[in-house]
Parts: sequence; C-alpha cells; structure tokens
Amino acid sequence: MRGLVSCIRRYPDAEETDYFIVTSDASLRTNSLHSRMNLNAGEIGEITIAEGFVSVFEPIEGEKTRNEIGREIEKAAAGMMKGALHRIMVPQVDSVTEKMHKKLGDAMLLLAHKLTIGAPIVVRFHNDIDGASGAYALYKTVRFACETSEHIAYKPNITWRMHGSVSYSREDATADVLTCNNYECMEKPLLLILDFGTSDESNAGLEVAKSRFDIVWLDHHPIIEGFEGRKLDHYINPWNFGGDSNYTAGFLTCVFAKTLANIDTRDIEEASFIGDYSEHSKPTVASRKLAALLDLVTSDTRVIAGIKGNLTPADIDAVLGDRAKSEELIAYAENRVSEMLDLAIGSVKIYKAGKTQIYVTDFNDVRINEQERYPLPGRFASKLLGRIEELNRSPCILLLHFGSFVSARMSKKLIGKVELLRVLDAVRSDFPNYVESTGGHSNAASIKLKGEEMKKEIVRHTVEKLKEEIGA
Ligand SMILES: [Mn+2]
Repeated sequence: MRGLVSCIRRYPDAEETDYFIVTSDASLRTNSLHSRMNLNAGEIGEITIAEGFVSVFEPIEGEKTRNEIGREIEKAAAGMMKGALHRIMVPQVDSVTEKMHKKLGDAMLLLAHKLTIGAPIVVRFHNDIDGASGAYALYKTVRFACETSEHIAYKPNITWRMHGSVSYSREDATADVLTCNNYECMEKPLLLILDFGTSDESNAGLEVAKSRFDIVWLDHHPIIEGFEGRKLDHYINPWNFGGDSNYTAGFLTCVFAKTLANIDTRDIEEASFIGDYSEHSKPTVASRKLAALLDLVTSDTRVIAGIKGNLTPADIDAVLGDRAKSEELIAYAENRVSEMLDLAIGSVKIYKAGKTQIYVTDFNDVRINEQERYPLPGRFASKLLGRIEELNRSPCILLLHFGSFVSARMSKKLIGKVELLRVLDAVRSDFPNYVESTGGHSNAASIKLKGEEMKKEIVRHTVEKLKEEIGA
C-alpha cells in the first residue's frame, strides 16, 4: 500500500512518534499511526501497517506518484463538501448569504483539505454567546463530517481556544505558533478566527500569523480602514457583501459549517442572534435556553466541573448532553440575572434629558456575591437596558460603572440622534489624564479609566455631555 507522511506529531523524549499518513489503495484514507522509524513530512513510501504501527516503509521517489496522491487528496477534500446553501427565508439575510456562498465554500474546502492531510488547526472564538455558538456549530459539523467520511480515519488535530478580547495580539499569535510547533506538516497549519479581531490592533498578531498559517477569518464587526486582515484571501465579513453586524458571526459560522455538512443548527443560529441583539432574532424557548447557557459558561467557566480557564465546544456539548445539569445551570443563570435586574431597577439614579432618561448604576450595588463572575458587567448592562426599555415609552441611555470601566448602552432608536462614540471621545479629551480609552459600537460602548479616583466626576460629566447632545 502506498502512503504519504502528511503530518507528524512528536513528543519530546518519547520513543514513538505519531504519524498522520495518507494511504491509498482502493480509496484514500488518512490514518493516525505510530512508529519508531524516523520519517519526514512529505515522504512517500510503500508501507506495511500492523495494529496501528508502521512496520515497513520503502521510500518511493518520483513526481508522478506525488502528483497522483496530490490529485487524490484534492478529490477527497472536495468529496467531503456535502453541504448546501443555507436560507432562513429572511430576504435581507439570504441575499447576503448568497453573495458570500462562493467565498465560504472556498474557505471550507481549505478546511476540508487540511482535515484530509491531518494538519493542525487552531480555532479561536470570541468568549461571548455569539462566538461560542459559532464554535459549537463548527465543532458539531466537523465531527459529523469526519465520522461519516470514508477518508478520515483519525481524530482531527483541532485546538479550540476561547478568546477573551476583541483583538488578535502578537502574544496570541505566538501561542498559536507554539501549539503547532509540536507538529511537522507538509503544509501550513490552519488558523480560524471567529467573531473578533477586525481592528487595527490585530495587525501585530496577523503579522506573526500570516507567514505561519493559512488563515480563515469570519467576523461581522464594522471594518476599520487600517485593518490588514481585510486583505486575506479568506477574510469573510457580511459588511463586505451588503450586510451588517445584525448578520452575526455565530450565524455566519453556521452558514460556513453548512457548506460542509447539513446538520441542524437552528437553535445555535438563533442563540447567536439573541446573544448579539440582532434585529433578525426570533427567539424560541430552546434557543433562549441555549443562549442563557452559553452566556453563563463563557462568563464563568468554573460552573462546569473540572474546567479552569479555557472552554471548548466539547465541554459545551457535554453540558448540553446532560439534561439535568444544563437545566440546573440555566435556572441558576436566569434567577441570578432576574434578581440582579430587580436590585438594579431599585437602585439606579435617573437624570432627565427632555424625554430621554439617562440611568446610572454602580455594578457593585447589584452584585449579590463577589465571588461569582456571572453575569459579566458589560453583558449585564445590555440586559439592564432591555429591562429599562420595557419600563419606559421613550428611548433611554444607561451608564453602568464597575471598577475602572464604564459601560454605556443606548436604545437603538437613538442611533443617529445621539453620537454615543463621539460623546465618549469628548469625555476622553476633557479628562485626558484619567481616561485611558473609549470605543465600541454606535449603541454599546465603553470608557476605560486609568484609575477610579475621578470616576464619579467623569460619570457626571458624561451625563452632562449626553444631555447637551440630546439638546436638553
Ligand atoms: Mn458577535
């Protein structure tokens, strides 16, 4: 039997090495094998396998064989693509999907190709409901595609990393390179970025990653002019196809995943819409529960026994597979949020600006237990604005402060009337020695302070600036 050593995983000090070998006789198969022999990535040989061990490897030279196997690999990868264009019968969404479909398919073919040669794959996803739902859909789809593929006879080399910021730093890229340094592969490994990174702050990480990885970058944040990632072959963002941030990254990843295999991701798609407050959201009981669960487990990974820090889609899958455990966690999350919302509604300060009310609250006043991380202040601010909106006829603004952060949330109806980002920027120039940075979206933004000593004054000043902006 002919075999191509496509990828190798070495363990320091181990006598044996893991080899990912693409064999072809009747059909192509990618196997995980061991050997004490010292083989190189890209070598082709006539091999004998006994109980998972490569016992004989007679090298075969020649371009003809290499090209033949190359073609078989291409064919196998293309054959894995068993998905289809995904429509949800919302014309605004489906038209964007149609325009992106070719690009998503090309990116998925690259992923299928990497799976076929056993290459290492690193997936980084944003640690919120949207990012985690995308990662979970991709995990389920890839698992299904590999389990049902006649070609894939090994467990894919995928590393899942939950990512706690909105940019991809040089340190992140270095960590990803180190992860792949355990492997020696005939081609570059694959890096997949989900739901973050579209800012010029990611250029430093990209600079390190782009020479070491093939990259697929799926995001839905507004694209910043100076962001270098926009030039990547597989940078896919609905903003480039007539869509906007309402087309969430989790949904985008489901559409991407569905080019590989058509598994049911309806609840996951909807959870991502809920998580990012998309205007396309049409919640169901099941999707609300999934969103609540993802919100909880990404905010505080400790709620899942045995996890410290990184949360993987396999962990999410395990919790969802345990009905009693997931119901218990969902109930805990819902109770906690509703208790805190009640507390917050009872303790907010209200400033009138014409018909608009500006609410100010201290997150410390509504936290029930300081040891618990759920809910995180920024996400709680969005939930609190939702509750405040239910109680008001007119649109509102909320400032929630916590430590040296101030989260600003504004009713969508005020977009266009109140330039929230500009107001926060003005606050920054008025307190240059105390404000470190401001930024965010048009209706959800934040101020990062250098310390807490002037926080009271800065929050008051922000209220005054907002009043001016509203014209009251
Ligand atoms: Mn998102």
